[in-house]
Amino acid sequence: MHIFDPDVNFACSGIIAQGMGPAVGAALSRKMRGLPGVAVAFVGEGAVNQGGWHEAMNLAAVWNLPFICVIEDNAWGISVAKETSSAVTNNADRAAAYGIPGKRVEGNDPYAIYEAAGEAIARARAGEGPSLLEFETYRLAGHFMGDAEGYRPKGEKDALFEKDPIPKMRARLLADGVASEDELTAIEGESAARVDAAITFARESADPAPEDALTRIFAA
Ligand SMILES: Cc1ncc(C[n+]2csc(CCOP(=O)(O)OP(=O)(O)O)c2C)c(N)n1
Ligand SMILES: [Mg+2]
Repeated sequence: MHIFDPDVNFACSGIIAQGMGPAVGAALSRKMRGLPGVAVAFVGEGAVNQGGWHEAMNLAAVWNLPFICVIEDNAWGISVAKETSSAVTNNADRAAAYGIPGKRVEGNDPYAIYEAAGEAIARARAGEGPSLLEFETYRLAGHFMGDAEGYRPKGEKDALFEKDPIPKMRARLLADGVASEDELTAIEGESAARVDAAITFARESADPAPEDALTRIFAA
């Protein structure tokens, strides 16, 4: 969960909405140093009621930063249904509070996501400031392995499996002749092998020493 890869400028935290501040900070750093680049923070629909989320959105807008916040609305935050935690159905409407563009997009359609992301990235690159995107999808699995999902109305998700974007995209790539069955199977195999190798690496690596918690915190 606390994964980090400086080679691709990626960081992740187990604390909800925690990534907003560092992402806005990264955008500010780029702007101050005159460097290209767009910072993107991904959060769940359950994260948008955290105080830090609003503070980060506000500063990104006030400072006109190359920043995009992507909200993945999967209808659930662990066992809390969206409508019981937010009075707003369309989180993209919240963009008005910061004077920036906001868009709610069909989150199970990679082409729609590509298009909306492209617009927001072009805007950020042109120095026109941040955008808010909400991708509407649905959480088909439990929140964690072994989640009995007793909080979810029975049958709620049954009809939603047909919207699962991964098999849908696979079928579309085949239908459009973009890739063959063999090519897709090979890509799936390579992806599974990369995940297996990462798990093996993690399992076989030594635990960090306790004193390592005090190092590299403020490293450049
Ligand atoms: C500040 C904070 N409060 C509570 C939690 C416990 N927690 C872990 S996941 C989660 C729900 C997140 O829901 P959402 O933002 O919709 O993301 P999703 O898991 O659906 O992608 C909560 C409350 C946490 N990690 N951090
Ligand atoms: Mg959620």
